[in-house]
Amino acid sequence: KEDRIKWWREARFGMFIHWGVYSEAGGEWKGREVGGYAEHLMRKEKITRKDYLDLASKFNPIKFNADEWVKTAKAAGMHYMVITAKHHDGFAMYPSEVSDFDIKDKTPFKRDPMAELAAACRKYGLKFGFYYSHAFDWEHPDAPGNDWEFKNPGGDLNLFGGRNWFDAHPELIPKAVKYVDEKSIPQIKELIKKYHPDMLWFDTPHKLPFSENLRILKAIRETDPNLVVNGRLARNSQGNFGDYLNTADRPAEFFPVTGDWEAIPTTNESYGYSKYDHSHKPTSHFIQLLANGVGRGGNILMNIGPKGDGSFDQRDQKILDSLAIWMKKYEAS
Ligand code: JFZ
Repeated sequence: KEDRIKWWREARFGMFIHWGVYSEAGGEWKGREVGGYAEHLMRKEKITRKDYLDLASKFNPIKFNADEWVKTAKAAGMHYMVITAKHHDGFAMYPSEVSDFDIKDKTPFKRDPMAELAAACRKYGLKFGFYYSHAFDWEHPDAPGNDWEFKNPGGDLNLFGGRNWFDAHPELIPKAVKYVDEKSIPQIKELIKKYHPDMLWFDTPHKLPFSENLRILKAIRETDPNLVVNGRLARNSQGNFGDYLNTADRPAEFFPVTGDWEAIPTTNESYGYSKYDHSHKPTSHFIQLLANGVGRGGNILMNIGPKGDGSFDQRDQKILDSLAIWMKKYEAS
């Protein structure tokens, strides 16, 4: 661990990016605002796989420019970038051989933004990683989560996908194992072999039995033992088997003071782009978080939500530009 985590310890500040088909909707469905996390659109509105594909057919980010994204991150003082290769909607933002629920087969955009970003990060000296939703996958009939369409037991209660469903419905465990075997592990291996990321970022470990999370971690270590893995994959009462700890999403008060840790503040309330979310914090807020976090030995992975057309939200851009001015000031003196 000491070897693989070295770069991450020194990186300190990174850009977290939530970008997918949901960005095209921007927190709106059928003309109405969808509150909270905009990337949870499919679940909140109980959108079927078919209707979600309609939205995907409109996703065409012609303004996407990997060099610009990475240059902006670098100017803001960031040393690593983590982007959603697949969020809970199950949609692969890269051409996947494992599933055709992906950018190549279901959108008019024929490029591979993950490959372009990986190359740009290498070019400008940033480390690069993927967020991958290993548990939730709302398009896959065997994955935890999509109870409205796949009619799982306790559907109204959102049980197969709810916390500890595997205790209430152990008969569903083989179904989830099948999903992990058919999609999660093959796509994770695909991402590692194809893009050679420096790290992988997982979330919502409580949606799968610990044994499945551990199986995924083993598959990662076997494929590339040098990958940094975050703290939300395999954890139980015995401890955390990732390389570092993640704090709760926002409050700075919860920063631990020992060990390797990372906080993931987002510029507003949502992670994915929402045109209705105007809660963007001032740049001074992020400078304080950074000083406070780094001073306590942690990393800050600041999230932004680019739009469906591939451009940055102006409100995120403003924060990033101000950070760049602040960074420059200290570089010069
Ligand atoms: C998860 C996702 O559901 C969300 O869409 C986003 O990707 C975010 C980064 O992670 O949501 C969480 C997960 C954990 C906590 C809060 C939100 N938490 O521990 O406080």
